[in-house]
Amino acid sequence: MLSRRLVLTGLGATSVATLAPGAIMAAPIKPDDASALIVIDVQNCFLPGGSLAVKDGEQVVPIINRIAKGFANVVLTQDWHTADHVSFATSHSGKKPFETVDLPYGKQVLWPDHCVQGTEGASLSKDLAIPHAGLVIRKGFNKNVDSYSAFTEADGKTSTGLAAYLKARKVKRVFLAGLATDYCVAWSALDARKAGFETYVIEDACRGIDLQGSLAKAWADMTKAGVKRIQSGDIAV
Ligand code: VGL
Ligand code: ZN
Repeated sequence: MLSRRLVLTGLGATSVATLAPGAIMAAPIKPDDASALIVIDVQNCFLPGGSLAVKDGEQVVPIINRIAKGFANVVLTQDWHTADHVSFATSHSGKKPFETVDLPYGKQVLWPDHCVQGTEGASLSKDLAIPHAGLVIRKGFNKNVDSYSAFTEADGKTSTGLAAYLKARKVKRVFLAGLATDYCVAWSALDARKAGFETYVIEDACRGIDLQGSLAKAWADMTKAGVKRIQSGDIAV
């Protein structure tokens, strides 16, 4: 049998370096007119120095900027809360951030105040460079209902209108990136599946919060729902 090294000699140096032992090189995914990139919540509050900073969150920005060039359809989302939002610990006396409360629509994690409408913390990162994005959609603006998902509020029924927008634009495949993997990205991906889209989450273009195993659970839920887990290098730009 030929040694692996020998077999690979004909490939370029980069191919050899990125090929895991035993891996079969998959064909790159080429975004087409029926593909949309959805960039979730790349906002100052979730970046270093922000009130709900996601560890290494800034690392997704150059990756997202690079892949966005390959997409004709890009949607950006903004978490957009009232100052007295029900998801804030400060709205519940005696409660601290990262504790939970039971609300009419289910269990709600309580967060530090973040992404308050019109504040600098709620602004998209100034380092995002996607001038061709066609839609910025805000969510979580209803004081009494959170919305991790870009598609459906946490009551499980109020639509943001995003699915209808994408369908009107003949989008069939959505690719998700941004913050945070285990909250807004995962909930958006699960709802994208429910709305009938072929759904990809670009793992290295996301970072998670990971509260009590939430990151592993999010990936398990997404995999079960048929969400495809890919890396930015799998996309042809
Ligand atoms: C998010 C917690 C609270 C997110 C938003 O963007 O993942 N997480 N609000
Ligand atoms: Zn929020």
